[in-house]
Amino acid sequence: MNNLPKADLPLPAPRSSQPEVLAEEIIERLTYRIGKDAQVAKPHDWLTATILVIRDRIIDKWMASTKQVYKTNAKRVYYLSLEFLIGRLMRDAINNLGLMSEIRDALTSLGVEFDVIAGLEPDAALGNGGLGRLAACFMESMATVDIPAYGYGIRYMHGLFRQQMADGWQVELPETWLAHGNPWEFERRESSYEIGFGGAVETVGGYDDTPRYVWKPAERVIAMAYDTPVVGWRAKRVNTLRLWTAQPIDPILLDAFNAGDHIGALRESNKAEALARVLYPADATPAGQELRLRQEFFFCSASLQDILRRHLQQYEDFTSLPDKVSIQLNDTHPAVSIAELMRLLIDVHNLDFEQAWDITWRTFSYTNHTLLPEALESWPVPLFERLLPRHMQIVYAINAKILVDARKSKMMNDAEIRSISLIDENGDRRVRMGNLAFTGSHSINGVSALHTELMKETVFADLHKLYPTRINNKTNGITPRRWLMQCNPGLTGLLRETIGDAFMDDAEALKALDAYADNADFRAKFAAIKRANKQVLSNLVAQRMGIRLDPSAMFDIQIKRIHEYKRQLLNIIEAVALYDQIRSRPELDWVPRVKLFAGKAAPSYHNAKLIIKLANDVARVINNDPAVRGLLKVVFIPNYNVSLAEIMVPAADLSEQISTAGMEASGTGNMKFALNGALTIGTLDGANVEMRDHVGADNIVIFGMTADEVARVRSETPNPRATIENSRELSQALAAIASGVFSPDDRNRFAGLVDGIYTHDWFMVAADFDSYTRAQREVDAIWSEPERWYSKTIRNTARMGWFSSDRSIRQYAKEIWRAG
Ligand code: B1H
Repeated sequence: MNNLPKADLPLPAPRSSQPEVLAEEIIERLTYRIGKDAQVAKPHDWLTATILVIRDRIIDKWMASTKQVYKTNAKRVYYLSLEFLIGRLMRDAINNLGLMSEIRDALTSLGVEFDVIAGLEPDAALGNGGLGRLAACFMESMATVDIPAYGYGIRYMHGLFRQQMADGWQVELPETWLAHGNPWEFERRESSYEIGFGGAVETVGGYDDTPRYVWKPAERVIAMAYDTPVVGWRAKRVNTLRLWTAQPIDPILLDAFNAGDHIGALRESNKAEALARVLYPADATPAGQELRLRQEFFFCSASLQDILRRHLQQYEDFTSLPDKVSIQLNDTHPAVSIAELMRLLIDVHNLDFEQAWDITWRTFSYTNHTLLPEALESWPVPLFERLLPRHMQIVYAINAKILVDARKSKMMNDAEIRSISLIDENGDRRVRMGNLAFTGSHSINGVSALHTELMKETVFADLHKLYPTRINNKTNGITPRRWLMQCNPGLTGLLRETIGDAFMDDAEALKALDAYADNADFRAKFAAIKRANKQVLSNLVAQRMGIRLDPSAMFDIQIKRIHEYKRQLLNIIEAVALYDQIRSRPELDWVPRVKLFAGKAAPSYHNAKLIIKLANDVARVINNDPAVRGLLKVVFIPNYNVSLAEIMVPAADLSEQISTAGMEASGTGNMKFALNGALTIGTLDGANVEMRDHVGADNIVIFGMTADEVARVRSETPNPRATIENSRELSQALAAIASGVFSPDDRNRFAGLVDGIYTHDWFMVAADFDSYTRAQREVDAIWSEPERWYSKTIRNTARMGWFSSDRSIRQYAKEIWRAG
């Protein structure tokens, strides 16, 4: 290599998108990158070759995007998240590049069917549920609305477990998404950083000078980057998802190896690699294990070192950091970043504490995703101190500053001071990550209007009093590219021919569809597309489960993580009650329904696993009872993931969004269904409240207690037994479940589940039951008048544009990041 400037060397000419050129290149990649000819190539090889060809088209744009940020000194946004539930990427990339028909034609000319190879792409499940999927939608929207952004996370070797059913019980199997390699990513060996753990803090100087601190970690690992390009709609911009993997500094300890200790020689390496081995499968409840805290610090430290390096490459010092960098914390999982940035600024870059603190809180912002008390992350002080001794000092220093300021303000009494402390002193002392994230950020946002108000009234009431301007709302959104255009090509085609293409660039232009809600001709076409989507789902259910569904029945769908607060149990009990009714009053005009469920339970969540078993037990009995005459079917589809959602969402007639009011921070599945023309049955919880405002109260079926009512009942002495005894339907359904009607092999299996409803009913299953069944019968009544049904569901599609994640991201950019 010489030292001549290389900056002016010309870039390769942009690649052609003619199908013939694409076909040639696919053969090129197959031959020279995979080493196979077309005769012996397996479908997987075609998939890899095709992805490599698409990737080249992305790279051209990627480099241009990166260069432009340097040239314009634009602000960069960093989205730190322990989860990115990205799913399959090929269709997304092709669609956003506008190359769908060209790639299809190219493959057809080679005798390869696009849909077959697309179905082989692994579903990257580097997330649990809504929080991880939101991060993925946001990455796509940040590229779409042209914001220079990086996602930072962990490149888990194993994503969320694969769910199998064994006699109706959930069994967890490892997920191996990297088994065939990952053609989307680029290994970046040059972007490697050292990450420390444990050890001690040494004090240097301090006699007549301010003391300096040096952290001497006992363990060190290397974080190495893998980059995946993220293409926005119409490929305006390409951003980077940078995921870290862990490597040992010394892969084998040669001393030990030579001395014959072969296992011991690998210990370091195993320990390092454990960091990026597996995603913790708990949704909405933190795992609390040491390895989890190590994962959090590992990816935060690597990301911050990377961010600071990039900043110094372009700017003189860190005084400009808050103007040129925004770091968004996706929940508290990356909150240790706040202490790590302080450490890097003070210990490595020699700023003083006050300067460092000013830069830090002006740079960070934090999104809260849940109010569940068991979900508020905190770490035992002894663990935190052992693993991160210097960060523990910094947390104490921040705490001292915050608490002294609070005292001085004269606004806080002792109890309030205790509640805003970064250290929980009740019982075993713990570091409160929520309070750290709050005090270290200039913006704290909730994810729906209701959730944000509840944040102010509950978990962050005292911090809100001290910092009344920091809490703000950013209602969640979903990307309409994946969740309408790709998953529902039939509806997309109908929309384009009816209202034109404007909605593809601005989802709110779907409003134009309102004018067609009462147009009989349009309604018939809309209904025909729904029916075709239901046929696709029916084929999948027939093929995977051997169950035949009738696509003319109402498809009633609840898909999401299994959680008591999400109340799949309420839905199942209603199915049991309906089953009783159909059998005892066979002469009535019952609306044929298929109740479909899918979702994973955290492996250690006993009741959630029991609920899955109950769904399967109830399904077996109902589906095999001739007295039901096919009027009701219950199906639990195993292994819910993004790809399955892409098939189920467009096939839904009815969307179940029935959480106990006040408990679902937002929900995003609710938005996907409504956008695709389903009617919602739901509580006034999370974003359902805003959905009602947008689609109109006539076009959504709301039932149940409000969040205020739930809070009031819980604070009084609830009497679920009396409620149950007042409802014949509910008593009978619960008695059937508790006595073993659905579990003849173990009659007591569900006694505990039912007992919880009788004794405390924390999730208001009994309290909301009558209201829910009434709402369901109202749904039946609407279904029985198809003109009414479709005019409502068409209005849902027409009015859901506001819930595009482009809108969410524009609000973040304008009101929090001041970027773009
Ligand atoms: C949401 C989580 C979550 N809220 C802890 N909280 C986790 C908490 O592994 N952990 O430790 C994992 C996930 N996830 C969800 O976020 C909310 O329940 C939804 O209501 C919301 O729509 C979604 C996105 O904001």
